[in-house]
Amino acid sequence: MTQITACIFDLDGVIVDTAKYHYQAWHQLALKLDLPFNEQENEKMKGISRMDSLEMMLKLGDREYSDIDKQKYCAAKNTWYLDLVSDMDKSEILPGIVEFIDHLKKENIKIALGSASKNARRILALVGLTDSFDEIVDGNDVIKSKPDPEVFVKGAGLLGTKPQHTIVFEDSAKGIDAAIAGSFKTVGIGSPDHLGHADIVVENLVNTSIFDLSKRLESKS
Ligand code: B16
Ligand code: MG
Repeated sequence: MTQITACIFDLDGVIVDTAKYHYQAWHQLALKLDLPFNEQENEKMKGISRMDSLEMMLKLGDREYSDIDKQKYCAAKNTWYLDLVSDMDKSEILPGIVEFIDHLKKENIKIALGSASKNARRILALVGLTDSFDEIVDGNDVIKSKPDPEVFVKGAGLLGTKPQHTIVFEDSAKGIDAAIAGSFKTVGIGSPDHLGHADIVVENLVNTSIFDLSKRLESKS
């Protein structure tokens, strides 16, 4: 059986459903800029940094924007996003997460967060999960955005674990790309439609055991 020594979790869309708040905030900006933004476009932006997301969104129109304007739009989107998340509490932790983390701790599996978000620490504090992670790597700690594997490679380095023995849990196609590029084991959370390149895809982590996942990963290798 594949020996798993650590798990690295994405934040938005895996630990908490902040993906919907990112979408709402981007949508507000799209309305202001009169851009044809919808859920399909949003799906492609999941997992990538704020500025990379904006660049992708601006391509939906035909105007050029200055760097100063781009900074201003990112700041506006973040202000709306922070307003949307300000009342979050532990009721917004996604199903099965708390139980799965407890299970991993009992089995002495190390745990890290690997998020593109610069707001990750704030969100973890709001939902009371900061102390659940042995290490946290977020958008403030990396130079390259997913699909570059930097965020996960850094997390594994801090945990002292090898990618071949580490599972990355991701809800975005770009995040799975990043984990594959770093030679990690991958579990996609959500629909196989856009996560089909992950080793395993599950709907959520309800009633999940690390032993079952290891067995399923073994049959893939
Ligand atoms: P922020 P994750 C990502 O977080 C989100 O999926 C993505 O939609 C967002 O643009 C990115 O963080 C940057 O977030 O604006 O808060 O710095 O999925 O990698 O946890
Ligand atoms: Mg995500």
